[in-house]
Amino acid sequence: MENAPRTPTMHAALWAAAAAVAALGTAELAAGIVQSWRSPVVAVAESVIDRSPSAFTRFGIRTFGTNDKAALIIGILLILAVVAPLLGVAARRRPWAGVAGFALFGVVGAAASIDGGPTAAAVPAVLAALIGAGTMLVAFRPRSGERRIPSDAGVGRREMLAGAGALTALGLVMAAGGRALRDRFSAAASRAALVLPGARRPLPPAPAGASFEGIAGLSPLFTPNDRFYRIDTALLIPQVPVEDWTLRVHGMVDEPFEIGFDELTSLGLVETDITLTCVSNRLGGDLVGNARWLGVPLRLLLERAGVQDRADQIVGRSVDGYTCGFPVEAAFDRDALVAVGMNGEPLPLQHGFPARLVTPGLYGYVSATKWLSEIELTRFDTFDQYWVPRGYAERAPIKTMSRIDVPRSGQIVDAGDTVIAGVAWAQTRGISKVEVSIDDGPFAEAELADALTDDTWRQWRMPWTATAGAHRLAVRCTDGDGQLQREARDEPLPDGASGWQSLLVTVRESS
Ligand SMILES: Nc1nc2c(c(=O)[nH]1)N[C@H]1C(S)=C(S)[C@@H](COP(=O)(O)O)O[C@H]1N2
Ligand SMILES: [Mo]
Repeated sequence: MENAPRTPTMHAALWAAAAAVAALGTAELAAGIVQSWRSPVVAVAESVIDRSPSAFTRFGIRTFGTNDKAALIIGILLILAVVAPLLGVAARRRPWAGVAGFALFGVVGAAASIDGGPTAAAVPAVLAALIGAGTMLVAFRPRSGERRIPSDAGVGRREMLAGAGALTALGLVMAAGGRALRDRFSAAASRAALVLPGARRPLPPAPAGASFEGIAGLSPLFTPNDRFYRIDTALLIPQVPVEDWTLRVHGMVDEPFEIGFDELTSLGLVETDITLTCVSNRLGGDLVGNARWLGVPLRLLLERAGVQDRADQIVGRSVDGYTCGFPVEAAFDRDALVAVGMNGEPLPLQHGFPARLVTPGLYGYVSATKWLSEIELTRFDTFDQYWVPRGYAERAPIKTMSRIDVPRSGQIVDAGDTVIAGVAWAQTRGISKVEVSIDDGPFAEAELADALTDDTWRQWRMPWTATAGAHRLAVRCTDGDGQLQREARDEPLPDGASGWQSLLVTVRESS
């Protein structure tokens, strides 16, 4: 019974890898057919994001920046690319190892796919496990001590290679087909067709004095939508056509209600300029952007619902389950919005189309739910929003911060007259002063552009006659209440970075 030569290791490994590609291709194809059926790879990656300790997430964001999601998917595929061939090698001696391995992948994928949602979400994972296990059985079937493929004639080995190639190709075609099919669920067409009503209270264009002209590298007063930072836990951008969207306002209110998109926008839109900031932004970082938002004042919705006295937290829930939470007062003491427009367009898909929260003065994670589906009135002592169990603060007002945009850290600058410039923000309080220090010298006051509002960042600049050599530049600011920016350096966790940014530049003799 040991006469039949064992499948060569390489062939076995390739066959199992091909089985994995075919299995995943099947899953991707299935996920393209029914919207609620989930891709197991995406589901596992989202589980990793949701479950991983925040240190891991921060490492991901720090190392891969906004490519952290692609890096996670690639990481999962790399693990499969190592484990699947090993299953093939193991199956040479123990044919059931291949079946068991794919069954285990299936269980993990199915569990991640369901994760509190509908059981049907696991259909692609189950199909993938069946295809993977079945493919393994074809090659490594325990059959009265013999293996069917390969025969010792070598033909079987060639068949095995050809078969692996064909399975791989088929898997890739299915995956591509699944992706193409998934485009049917895109909300892009809904966004393209949407014409938003104008603001009942339109804002005048920003005054010329609010922007310095001609400083290359200085952040523009308004961040263009395609350059606006994006931070969220979603691997696939939730696709929510306006036709399907509703907003439910409920919880500790007298009159819960649910409204559609047209009804929302007919309540009367206002325009508000607000600078959004991420709690993960590091000193000198760019997870901050300013936009002119169009939306419905949150207070209108809450007045209609009638907030009960005991409620102290407004929770914004997304179609993807994400939640933010912030004090009830913030809906009434500032211009918090359910926003539908951003810089003159409907919200971009990745910034929360068709509707999101925007709240001045609070970090995005507590106050800016994208793809908004519910506003629930709760209490801080009974409900924790998404990031709270993951170590972030329950309440998170934005810390006063200033940033040097030009010159950049490490930049080589020509000697002579130049300019140091950047932005500073302390939403709801405004900025009253920005100061710059050169080579650890005394802080000198920079020139401020006109303030747009206290809820937006403010440009600053300082002329500088640069002399050859290495120079250290530092910046600090003072908010509208006269409070100096905190000098001590805090990490972003748990409630936002602090510290005075400083950087080194090299000035070279201009020729
Ligand atoms: N649904 C959802 N909304 C979300 C998040 C998220 O992960 N999911 N992240 C929040 C965080 S941490 C920030 S900083 C802002 C960022 O908004 P932007 O991507 O439009 O810049 O969105 C907030 N809204
Ligand atoms: Mo954030």
